[in-house]
Amino acid sequence: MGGGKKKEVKKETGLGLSFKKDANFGEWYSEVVVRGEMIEYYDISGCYILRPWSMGIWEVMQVFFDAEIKKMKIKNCYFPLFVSSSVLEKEKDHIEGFAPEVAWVTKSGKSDLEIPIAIRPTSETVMYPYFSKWIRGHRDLPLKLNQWCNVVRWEFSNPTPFIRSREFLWQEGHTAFATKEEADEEVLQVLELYRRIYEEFLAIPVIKGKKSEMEKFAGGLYTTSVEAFIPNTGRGVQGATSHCLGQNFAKMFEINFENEKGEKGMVWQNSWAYSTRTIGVMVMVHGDDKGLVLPPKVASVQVVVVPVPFKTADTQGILDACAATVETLLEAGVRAEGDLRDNYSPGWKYSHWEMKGVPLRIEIGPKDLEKNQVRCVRRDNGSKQDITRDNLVEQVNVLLDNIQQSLFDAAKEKRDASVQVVKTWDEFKDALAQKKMILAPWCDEEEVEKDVKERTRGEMGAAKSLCSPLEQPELPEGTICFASGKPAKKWTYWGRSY
Ligand code: 87F
Repeated sequence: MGGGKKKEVKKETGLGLSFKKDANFGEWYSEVVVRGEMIEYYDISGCYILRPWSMGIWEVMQVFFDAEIKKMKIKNCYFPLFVSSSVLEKEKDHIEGFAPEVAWVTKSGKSDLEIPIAIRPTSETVMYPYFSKWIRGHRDLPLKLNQWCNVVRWEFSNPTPFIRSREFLWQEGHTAFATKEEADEEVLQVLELYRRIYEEFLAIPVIKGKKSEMEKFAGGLYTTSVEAFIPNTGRGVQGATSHCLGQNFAKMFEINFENEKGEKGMVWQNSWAYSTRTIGVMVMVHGDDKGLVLPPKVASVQVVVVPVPFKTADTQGILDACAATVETLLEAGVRAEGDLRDNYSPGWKYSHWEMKGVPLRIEIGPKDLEKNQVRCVRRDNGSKQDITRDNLVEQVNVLLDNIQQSLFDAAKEKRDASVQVVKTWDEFKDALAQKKMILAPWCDEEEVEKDVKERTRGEMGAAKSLCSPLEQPELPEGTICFASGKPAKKWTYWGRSY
Protein backbone atom coordinates (compact mmCIF):
# COMPACT_ATOMS: atom_id res chain seq x y z
CA MET A 1 0.00 0.00 0.00
CA GLY A 2 1.48 3.35 -1.04
CA GLY A 3 1.76 6.45 1.13
CA GLY A 4 -0.88 8.18 -0.98
CA LYS A 5 -3.51 5.64 -0.12
CA LYS A 6 -2.75 5.88 3.61
CA LYS A 7 -3.30 9.62 3.51
CA GLU A 8 -6.60 9.06 1.78
CA VAL A 9 -7.75 6.69 4.52
CA LYS A 10 -6.84 9.25 7.13
CA LYS A 11 -8.74 12.00 5.37
CA GLU A 12 -11.87 9.98 4.86
CA THR A 13 -12.02 8.80 8.48
CA GLY A 14 -10.57 11.73 10.40
CA LEU A 15 -8.78 9.30 12.73
CA GLY A 16 -5.80 10.32 14.81
CA LEU A 17 -5.41 12.93 17.52
CA SER A 18 -4.71 16.53 16.61
CA PHE A 19 -2.73 17.22 19.82
CA LYS A 20 0.45 15.56 21.04
CA LYS A 21 0.77 14.46 24.65
CA ASP A 22 4.17 16.05 25.22
CA ALA A 23 3.50 19.27 23.33
CA ASN A 24 -0.05 20.15 24.45
CA PHE A 25 -0.92 17.99 27.39
CA GLY A 26 -4.16 19.69 28.44
CA GLU A 27 -5.63 19.69 24.95
CA TRP A 28 -4.38 16.17 24.33
CA TYR A 29 -6.18 14.97 27.47
CA SER A 30 -9.50 16.61 26.58
CA GLU A 31 -9.28 15.18 23.11
CA VAL A 32 -8.28 11.65 24.07
CA VAL A 33 -11.07 11.10 26.60
CA VAL A 34 -13.63 12.12 23.96
CA ARG A 35 -12.10 10.40 20.93
CA GLY A 36 -11.46 7.29 23.03
CA GLU A 37 -15.22 7.31 23.71
CA MET A 38 -14.90 7.53 27.49
CA ILE A 39 -16.44 10.96 27.92
CA GLU A 40 -18.95 13.14 26.17
CA TYR A 41 -19.02 16.80 27.11
CA TYR A 42 -22.28 18.07 28.56
CA ASP A 43 -23.92 21.48 28.42
CA ILE A 44 -23.30 22.13 32.12
CA SER A 45 -19.69 23.08 32.81
CA GLY A 46 -17.85 20.56 34.94
CA CYS A 47 -20.34 17.77 34.22
CA TYR A 48 -19.50 14.91 31.87
CA ILE A 49 -21.23 11.89 30.44
CA LEU A 50 -19.48 8.65 31.36
CA ARG A 51 -19.88 6.40 28.34
CA PRO A 52 -19.76 2.60 28.57
CA TRP A 53 -16.03 2.61 27.77
CA SER A 54 -15.18 4.41 31.04
CA MET A 55 -18.07 2.97 33.06
CA GLY A 56 -16.74 -0.52 32.26
CA ILE A 57 -13.41 0.37 33.89
CA TRP A 58 -15.21 1.76 36.92
CA GLU A 59 -17.18 -1.48 37.22
CA VAL A 60 -14.09 -3.71 37.11
CA MET A 61 -12.57 -1.78 40.02
CA GLN A 62 -15.92 -1.82 41.80
CA VAL A 63 -16.19 -5.62 41.58
CA PHE A 64 -12.72 -5.96 43.15
CA PHE A 65 -13.17 -3.36 45.87
CA ASP A 66 -16.69 -4.39 46.78
CA ALA A 67 -15.61 -8.02 47.28
CA GLU A 68 -12.61 -6.95 49.38
CA ILE A 69 -14.60 -4.74 51.74
CA LYS A 70 -17.21 -7.48 52.11
CA LYS A 71 -14.39 -9.75 53.35
CA MET A 72 -13.79 -7.02 55.96
CA LYS A 73 -17.48 -7.31 56.98
CA ILE A 74 -18.34 -3.89 55.63
CA LYS A 75 -21.94 -3.68 54.42
CA ASN A 76 -23.38 -1.63 51.59
CA CYS A 77 -26.20 0.81 52.18
CA TYR A 78 -27.70 3.88 50.56
CA PHE A 79 -28.45 7.23 52.19
CA PRO A 80 -30.38 10.08 50.55
CA LEU A 81 -28.83 12.55 48.13
CA PHE A 82 -30.32 15.53 49.97
CA VAL A 83 -29.23 17.07 53.26
CA SER A 84 -31.05 19.65 55.33
CA SER A 85 -29.02 22.75 56.16
CA SER A 86 -29.31 22.16 59.91
CA VAL A 87 -27.72 18.72 59.59
CA LEU A 88 -25.12 19.77 57.00
CA GLU A 89 -23.94 22.64 59.17
CA LYS A 90 -23.93 20.72 62.42
CA GLU A 91 -20.18 20.07 62.28
CA LYS A 92 -19.17 23.68 61.62
CA ASP A 93 -15.40 23.22 61.65
CA HIS A 94 -15.34 20.80 58.80
CA ILE A 95 -17.98 22.45 56.63
CA GLU A 96 -16.62 25.98 56.93
CA GLY A 97 -13.94 25.81 54.28
CA PHE A 98 -16.12 23.72 51.97
CA ALA A 99 -19.30 25.82 52.15
CA PRO A 100 -18.80 27.64 48.81
CA GLU A 101 -18.83 24.28 47.01
CA VAL A 102 -22.16 23.09 48.36
CA ALA A 103 -24.99 23.06 45.79
CA TRP A 104 -28.52 23.82 46.95
CA VAL A 105 -31.99 23.08 45.68
CA THR A 106 -34.13 26.15 46.27
CA LYS A 107 -37.23 25.62 44.13
CA SER A 108 -39.78 23.03 43.16
CA GLY A 109 -41.35 24.08 39.91
CA LYS A 110 -41.89 27.82 40.18
CA SER A 111 -42.28 28.11 43.93
CA ASP A 112 -39.47 28.59 46.39
CA LEU A 113 -38.88 25.76 48.85
CA GLU A 114 -39.61 26.75 52.41
CA ILE A 115 -36.17 25.54 53.41
CA PRO A 116 -33.42 25.06 50.82
CA ILE A 117 -31.99 21.55 50.65
CA ALA A 118 -28.32 20.78 50.00
CA ILE A 119 -27.01 18.09 47.67
CA ARG A 120 -24.48 15.85 49.43
CA PRO A 121 -20.85 16.79 48.85
CA THR A 122 -19.92 13.85 51.16
CA SER A 123 -22.10 12.00 53.66
CA GLU A 124 -20.63 12.35 57.17
CA THR A 125 -23.43 14.61 58.33
CA VAL A 126 -26.06 12.63 56.44
CA MET A 127 -25.13 9.35 58.07
CA TYR A 128 -23.94 10.13 61.56
CA PRO A 129 -27.29 11.08 63.13
CA TYR A 130 -28.30 7.50 62.34
CA PHE A 131 -25.06 6.09 63.69
CA SER A 132 -26.06 7.82 66.92
CA LYS A 133 -29.47 6.18 66.82
CA TRP A 134 -28.25 2.71 65.88
CA ILE A 135 -25.30 2.46 68.26
CA ARG A 136 -26.30 1.87 71.89
CA GLY A 137 -23.93 -0.68 73.40
CA HIS A 138 -20.64 -2.38 72.56
CA ARG A 139 -22.60 -5.16 70.84
CA ASP A 140 -23.62 -2.67 68.15
CA LEU A 141 -19.94 -2.12 67.32
CA PRO A 142 -18.16 -2.05 65.05
CA LEU A 143 -20.63 -0.49 62.61
CA LYS A 144 -19.12 -0.64 59.13
CA LEU A 145 -21.00 0.83 56.18
CA ASN A 146 -20.18 1.75 52.61
CA GLN A 147 -22.14 3.34 49.83
CA TRP A 148 -21.57 3.58 46.09
CA CYS A 149 -23.01 6.88 44.97
CA ASN A 150 -22.57 10.24 43.28
CA VAL A 151 -21.65 13.46 45.06
CA VAL A 152 -21.73 17.09 43.97
CA ARG A 153 -19.10 19.73 44.71
CA TRP A 154 -19.61 22.98 42.87
CA GLU A 155 -15.96 23.65 42.06
CA PHE A 156 -14.87 26.87 40.39
CA SER A 157 -11.29 26.08 39.43
CA ASN A 158 -10.78 24.62 35.96
CA PRO A 159 -12.89 21.48 35.59
CA THR A 160 -11.18 18.45 34.05
CA PRO A 161 -12.95 15.21 33.09
CA PHE A 162 -12.55 12.58 35.86
CA ILE A 163 -9.93 14.65 37.70
CA ARG A 164 -12.08 17.55 38.83
CA SER A 165 -15.76 17.39 37.95
CA ARG A 166 -18.73 18.92 39.70
CA GLU A 167 -20.48 15.60 40.03
CA PHE A 168 -18.55 12.38 40.40
CA LEU A 169 -18.97 8.74 41.39
CA TRP A 170 -17.26 7.25 44.40
CA GLN A 171 -17.58 4.83 47.23
CA GLU A 172 -17.61 6.30 50.69
CA GLY A 173 -16.93 4.06 53.65
CA HIS A 174 -17.99 5.15 57.14
CA THR A 175 -17.13 3.03 60.13
CA ALA A 176 -17.34 3.26 63.92
CA PHE A 177 -15.35 1.30 66.50
CA ALA A 178 -15.09 0.96 70.24
CA THR A 179 -11.34 1.57 70.23
CA LYS A 180 -8.84 3.74 68.41
CA GLU A 181 -6.66 0.69 67.73
CA GLU A 182 -9.36 -0.92 65.61
CA ALA A 183 -9.91 2.32 63.70
CA ASP A 184 -6.17 2.76 63.09
CA GLU A 185 -5.90 -0.77 61.74
CA GLU A 186 -8.77 -0.29 59.30
CA VAL A 187 -7.38 2.99 57.96
CA LEU A 188 -4.31 1.13 56.74
CA GLN A 189 -6.22 -1.93 55.51
CA VAL A 190 -8.32 0.29 53.27
CA LEU A 191 -5.28 2.28 52.16
CA GLU A 192 -3.70 -0.99 51.02
CA LEU A 193 -6.81 -1.72 48.91
CA TYR A 194 -6.42 1.70 47.30
CA ARG A 195 -2.78 0.95 46.56
CA ARG A 196 -3.86 -2.30 44.91
CA ILE A 197 -6.47 -0.55 42.75
CA TYR A 198 -3.80 1.80 41.42
CA GLU A 199 -0.87 -0.57 41.17
CA GLU A 200 -2.49 -3.92 40.34
CA PHE A 201 -5.44 -2.74 38.25
CA LEU A 202 -4.51 0.65 36.79
CA ALA A 203 -0.76 -0.14 36.60
CA ILE A 204 0.10 3.16 38.30
CA PRO A 205 2.71 3.41 41.06
CA VAL A 206 1.51 5.28 44.15
CA ILE A 207 3.00 6.38 47.43
CA LYS A 208 1.18 5.60 50.65
CA GLY A 209 1.53 8.38 53.12
CA LYS A 210 0.14 10.68 55.77
CA LYS A 211 -1.14 14.17 55.01
CA SER A 212 0.20 17.23 56.80
CA GLU A 213 -1.99 19.07 59.32
CA MET A 214 -2.75 21.63 56.63
CA GLU A 215 -3.71 19.12 53.98
CA LYS A 216 -5.60 16.61 56.13
CA PHE A 217 -9.41 16.51 56.28
CA ALA A 218 -10.13 19.28 58.80
CA GLY A 219 -12.95 17.34 60.45
CA GLY A 220 -10.74 14.36 61.23
CA LEU A 221 -7.80 13.27 63.35
CA TYR A 222 -5.41 12.25 60.60
CA THR A 223 -5.58 11.54 56.87
CA THR A 224 -3.71 8.93 54.88
CA SER A 225 -3.65 8.85 51.10
CA VAL A 226 -2.18 7.22 48.04
CA GLU A 227 -0.42 9.80 45.86
CA ALA A 228 0.22 9.42 42.15
CA PHE A 229 2.25 11.68 39.89
CA ILE A 230 1.67 12.99 36.35
CA PRO A 231 5.13 13.46 34.81
CA ASN A 232 3.86 15.57 31.88
CA THR A 233 2.51 18.32 34.08
CA GLY A 234 4.77 17.73 37.05
CA ARG A 235 1.74 17.52 39.30
CA GLY A 236 0.98 15.17 42.14
CA VAL A 237 -2.56 13.84 42.35
CA GLN A 238 -4.27 12.53 45.45
CA GLY A 239 -5.44 9.10 44.38
CA ALA A 240 -7.71 8.18 47.31
CA THR A 241 -7.97 8.98 51.01
CA SER A 242 -8.49 6.98 54.17
CA HIS A 243 -9.18 9.11 57.25
CA CYS A 244 -9.25 8.40 60.93
CA LEU A 245 -11.87 10.86 62.18
CA GLY A 246 -11.05 10.29 65.80
CA GLN A 247 -13.95 11.27 68.06
CA ASN A 248 -14.77 14.70 66.58
CA PHE A 249 -17.93 13.60 64.81
CA ALA A 250 -18.89 11.32 67.70
CA LYS A 251 -18.88 14.39 69.93
CA MET A 252 -20.98 16.49 67.54
CA PHE A 253 -23.47 13.76 66.74
CA GLU A 254 -23.45 12.10 70.16
CA ILE A 255 -22.43 8.69 68.95
CA ASN A 256 -22.01 7.05 72.33
CA PHE A 257 -22.01 3.48 73.58
CA GLU A 258 -21.84 1.56 76.81
CA ASN A 259 -18.95 -0.89 77.15
CA GLU A 260 -18.91 -4.34 78.84
CA LYS A 261 -18.42 -2.74 82.25
CA GLY A 262 -21.37 -0.41 81.83
CA GLU A 263 -19.13 2.64 81.27
CA LYS A 264 -20.07 5.31 78.71
CA GLY A 265 -17.71 5.90 75.81
CA MET A 266 -17.56 7.66 72.47
CA VAL A 267 -16.93 5.77 69.24
CA TRP A 268 -13.82 6.13 67.07
CA GLN A 269 -14.63 6.69 63.42
CA ASN A 270 -13.09 6.39 59.97
CA SER A 271 -14.17 7.51 56.54
CA TRP A 272 -12.55 6.66 53.21
CA ALA A 273 -13.16 7.07 49.50
CA TYR A 274 -11.88 6.61 46.00
CA SER A 275 -13.61 8.14 43.02
CA THR A 276 -13.81 8.19 39.22
CA ARG A 277 -10.68 10.37 39.42
CA THR A 278 -8.81 7.01 39.26
CA ILE A 279 -9.79 6.76 35.58
CA GLY A 280 -8.41 10.20 34.76
CA VAL A 281 -5.08 9.38 36.38
CA MET A 282 -4.92 6.19 34.30
CA VAL A 283 -5.57 8.10 31.07
CA MET A 284 -2.96 10.74 31.92
CA VAL A 285 -0.27 8.24 32.87
CA HIS A 286 -0.63 5.64 30.10
CA GLY A 287 -2.21 7.42 27.14
CA ASP A 288 -0.06 8.28 24.10
CA ASP A 289 -0.24 10.10 20.77
CA LYS A 290 -2.40 7.34 19.27
CA GLY A 291 -4.99 7.55 22.03
CA LEU A 292 -5.89 5.71 25.21
CA VAL A 293 -3.76 2.84 26.50
CA LEU A 294 -5.79 0.61 28.80
CA PRO A 295 -4.22 -1.84 31.24
CA PRO A 296 -5.61 -5.33 30.47
CA LYS A 297 -6.94 -5.82 34.01
CA VAL A 298 -9.45 -2.98 33.62
CA ALA A 299 -10.13 -2.93 29.87
CA SER A 300 -13.70 -3.84 28.89
CA VAL A 301 -12.24 -5.31 25.72
CA GLN A 302 -8.82 -6.91 26.25
CA VAL A 303 -8.44 -8.35 22.76
CA VAL A 304 -9.99 -7.14 19.54
CA VAL A 305 -9.97 -9.54 16.61
CA VAL A 306 -9.80 -7.96 13.14
CA PRO A 307 -10.15 -9.90 9.88
CA VAL A 308 -7.72 -8.88 7.14
CA PRO A 309 -9.34 -10.20 3.95
CA PHE A 310 -7.59 -10.13 0.60
CA LYS A 311 -9.51 -10.10 -2.65
CA THR A 312 -8.38 -13.44 -4.01
CA ALA A 313 -8.46 -15.20 -0.66
CA ASP A 314 -11.03 -17.16 1.29
CA THR A 315 -12.87 -14.28 3.01
CA GLN A 316 -15.46 -16.48 4.65
CA GLY A 317 -12.71 -18.70 6.04
CA ILE A 318 -11.05 -15.65 7.59
CA LEU A 319 -14.28 -14.38 9.10
CA ASP A 320 -15.01 -17.83 10.54
CA ALA A 321 -11.49 -18.03 12.01
CA CYS A 322 -12.03 -14.61 13.65
CA ALA A 323 -15.37 -15.66 15.13
CA ALA A 324 -13.86 -18.92 16.39
CA THR A 325 -10.92 -17.05 17.93
CA VAL A 326 -13.25 -14.68 19.79
CA GLU A 327 -15.32 -17.65 20.97
CA THR A 328 -12.26 -19.53 22.27
CA LEU A 329 -11.01 -16.46 24.13
CA LEU A 330 -14.42 -15.66 25.63
CA GLU A 331 -14.76 -19.25 26.83
CA ALA A 332 -11.39 -18.92 28.54
CA GLY A 333 -12.54 -15.76 30.33
CA VAL A 334 -10.64 -13.30 28.12
CA ARG A 335 -12.70 -10.21 27.30
CA ALA A 336 -12.52 -10.48 23.49
CA GLU A 337 -14.51 -8.86 20.73
CA GLY A 338 -14.48 -9.31 16.97
CA ASP A 339 -14.73 -6.31 14.67
CA LEU A 340 -16.26 -8.03 11.66
CA ARG A 341 -17.90 -4.92 10.19
CA ASP A 342 -17.68 -4.88 6.41
CA ASN A 343 -18.01 -1.11 6.00
CA TYR A 344 -14.59 -0.29 7.51
CA SER A 345 -11.12 -1.20 6.27
CA PRO A 346 -8.66 -3.10 8.49
CA GLY A 347 -6.50 0.04 8.70
CA TRP A 348 -9.43 2.10 9.93
CA LYS A 349 -10.21 -0.52 12.55
CA TYR A 350 -6.59 -0.58 13.75
CA SER A 351 -6.65 3.18 14.37
CA HIS A 352 -10.08 3.00 15.95
CA TRP A 353 -9.15 0.35 18.53
CA GLU A 354 -5.79 1.98 19.14
CA MET A 355 -7.62 5.21 19.96
CA LYS A 356 -9.77 3.27 22.40
CA GLY A 357 -6.68 1.71 23.94
CA VAL A 358 -7.49 -2.01 23.55
CA PRO A 359 -4.38 -3.79 24.92
CA LEU A 360 -4.07 -6.46 22.25
CA ARG A 361 -5.13 -6.69 18.61
CA ILE A 362 -5.34 -10.00 16.79
CA GLU A 363 -5.24 -9.88 13.00
CA ILE A 364 -6.17 -12.84 10.83
CA GLY A 365 -5.31 -12.73 7.13
CA PRO A 366 -4.95 -15.37 4.36
CA LYS A 367 -1.37 -16.29 5.39
CA ASP A 368 -2.40 -16.70 9.02
CA LEU A 369 -5.34 -18.90 8.01
CA GLU A 370 -3.03 -21.05 5.94
CA LYS A 371 -0.51 -21.45 8.77
CA ASN A 372 -3.12 -21.92 11.51
CA GLN A 373 -1.79 -18.87 13.32
CA VAL A 374 -2.87 -15.37 14.33
CA ARG A 375 -0.92 -12.14 14.44
CA CYS A 376 -0.86 -10.30 17.80
CA VAL A 377 -0.09 -6.59 18.02
CA ARG A 378 0.47 -4.95 21.41
CA ARG A 379 -1.04 -1.53 22.01
CA ASP A 380 1.57 -0.47 24.54
CA ASN A 381 4.67 -0.90 22.38
CA GLY A 382 3.39 -1.88 18.92
CA SER A 383 5.34 -5.14 18.89
CA LYS A 384 4.02 -7.93 16.67
CA GLN A 385 4.09 -11.64 17.31
CA ASP A 386 2.57 -14.58 15.41
CA ILE A 387 1.12 -17.27 17.63
CA THR A 388 -0.24 -20.67 16.70
CA ARG A 389 -3.96 -21.20 17.20
CA ASP A 390 -3.26 -24.46 19.04
CA ASN A 391 -2.30 -22.70 22.27
CA LEU A 392 -3.99 -19.38 21.64
CA VAL A 393 -5.41 -18.91 25.13
CA GLU A 394 -2.16 -19.56 26.99
CA GLN A 395 -0.17 -17.21 24.78
CA VAL A 396 -2.76 -14.46 24.84
CA ASN A 397 -2.83 -14.66 28.63
CA VAL A 398 0.95 -14.42 28.75
CA LEU A 399 0.85 -11.39 26.46
CA LEU A 400 -1.85 -9.67 28.52
CA ASP A 401 0.11 -10.27 31.74
CA ASN A 402 3.23 -8.88 30.08
CA ILE A 403 1.40 -5.78 28.92
CA GLN A 404 -0.01 -5.19 32.41
CA GLN A 405 3.48 -5.53 33.92
CA SER A 406 5.21 -3.42 31.24
CA LEU A 407 2.74 -0.59 31.72
CA PHE A 408 3.42 -0.57 35.44
CA ASP A 409 7.19 -0.81 34.96
CA ALA A 410 7.23 2.01 32.40
CA ALA A 411 5.05 4.22 34.61
CA LYS A 412 7.22 3.50 37.62
CA GLU A 413 10.40 4.24 35.75
CA LYS A 414 9.00 7.59 34.65
CA ARG A 415 7.66 8.40 38.11
CA ASP A 416 10.94 7.47 39.79
CA ALA A 417 12.86 9.60 37.31
CA SER A 418 10.60 12.51 38.33
CA VAL A 419 11.40 12.20 42.02
CA GLN A 420 14.10 14.53 43.26
CA VAL A 421 15.58 14.46 46.74
CA VAL A 422 16.45 17.97 47.94
CA LYS A 423 18.05 19.33 51.09
CA THR A 424 17.93 23.10 50.59
CA TRP A 425 15.50 25.78 49.46
CA ASP A 426 17.54 26.47 46.31
CA GLU A 427 17.48 22.83 45.30
CA PHE A 428 13.76 22.79 46.04
CA LYS A 429 13.06 25.73 43.75
CA ASP A 430 15.12 24.24 40.94
CA ALA A 431 13.40 20.88 41.24
CA LEU A 432 9.98 22.55 41.26
CA ALA A 433 10.85 24.47 38.09
CA GLN A 434 11.81 21.13 36.53
CA LYS A 435 8.35 19.70 37.36
CA LYS A 436 9.67 17.25 39.89
CA MET A 437 8.02 15.41 42.73
CA ILE A 438 10.21 16.51 45.58
CA LEU A 439 11.27 14.51 48.61
CA ALA A 440 12.62 16.78 51.32
CA PRO A 441 13.38 16.68 55.03
CA TRP A 442 10.79 18.81 56.85
CA CYS A 443 10.28 20.21 60.33
CA ASP A 444 6.54 19.38 60.06
CA GLU A 445 5.39 22.84 61.14
CA GLU A 446 2.19 24.31 59.73
CA GLU A 447 3.65 27.83 59.55
CA VAL A 448 6.48 26.55 57.39
CA GLU A 449 4.09 24.85 54.97
CA LYS A 450 2.14 28.12 54.71
CA ASP A 451 5.42 29.85 53.98
CA VAL A 452 6.32 27.34 51.25
CA LYS A 453 2.95 27.99 49.62
CA GLU A 454 3.47 31.72 49.85
CA ARG A 455 6.98 31.60 48.46
CA THR A 456 6.00 29.42 45.47
CA ARG A 457 2.87 31.31 44.48
CA GLY A 458 2.53 31.95 40.75
CA GLU A 459 0.48 31.23 37.68
CA MET A 460 1.36 27.52 37.79
CA GLY A 461 -0.08 27.25 41.31
CA ALA A 462 1.72 26.98 44.62
CA ALA A 463 3.60 23.94 45.85
CA LYS A 464 2.26 22.05 48.83
CA SER A 465 3.03 18.93 50.76
CA LEU A 466 1.69 15.78 49.09
CA CYS A 467 2.32 13.32 51.90
CA SER A 468 4.89 11.96 54.30
CA PRO A 469 5.54 8.44 53.07
CA LEU A 470 4.66 5.70 55.56
CA GLU A 471 7.93 4.06 54.56
CA GLN A 472 10.39 6.70 55.68
CA PRO A 473 13.94 6.72 54.34
CA GLU A 474 16.55 7.06 57.06
CA LEU A 475 16.76 10.61 58.46
CA PRO A 476 20.30 11.14 59.78
CA GLU A 477 20.76 12.94 63.11
CA GLY A 478 21.10 16.66 62.59
CA THR A 479 19.27 16.82 59.24
CA ILE A 480 17.64 20.22 58.83
CA CYS A 481 14.37 21.28 57.22
CA PHE A 482 14.71 22.36 53.57
CA ALA A 483 12.45 25.38 54.12
CA SER A 484 13.02 26.58 57.67
CA GLY A 485 16.49 25.37 58.65
CA LYS A 486 15.00 23.93 61.86
CA PRO A 487 15.65 20.30 62.79
CA ALA A 488 13.84 18.00 60.33
CA LYS A 489 11.30 15.55 61.74
CA LYS A 490 10.40 13.52 58.63
CA TRP A 491 10.78 13.08 54.90
CA THR A 492 7.86 14.59 52.98
CA TYR A 493 6.88 14.72 49.32
CA TRP A 494 6.16 18.18 47.89
CA GLY A 495 5.03 19.49 44.56
CA ARG A 496 2.31 21.18 42.58
CA SER A 497 -0.83 19.13 42.51
CA TYR A 498 -4.28 18.70 41.03
C1 87F B 1 -17.03 19.89 49.83
C2 87F B 1 -18.18 20.45 50.33
C3 87F B 1 -18.62 20.11 51.59
C4 87F B 1 -14.51 17.56 50.85
C5 87F B 1 -16.32 18.98 50.59
O1 87F B 1 -12.46 12.32 51.98
C6 87F B 1 -17.93 19.22 52.38
C7 87F B 1 -16.77 18.65 51.89
O2 87F B 1 -16.32 17.37 53.78
C8 87F B 1 -15.99 17.71 52.65
N1 87F B 1 -15.19 18.42 50.10
N2 87F B 1 -14.89 17.21 52.09
C9 87F B 1 -14.07 16.22 52.80
C10 87F B 1 -14.53 14.82 52.59
C11 87F B 1 -13.99 13.94 53.62
C12 87F B 1 -14.26 12.45 53.47
N3 87F B 1 -15.63 12.11 53.32
C13 87F B 1 -15.95 10.71 53.18
C14 87F B 1 -13.42 11.79 52.47
C15 87F B 1 -13.68 10.37 52.23
C16 87F B 1 -15.11 9.99 52.21
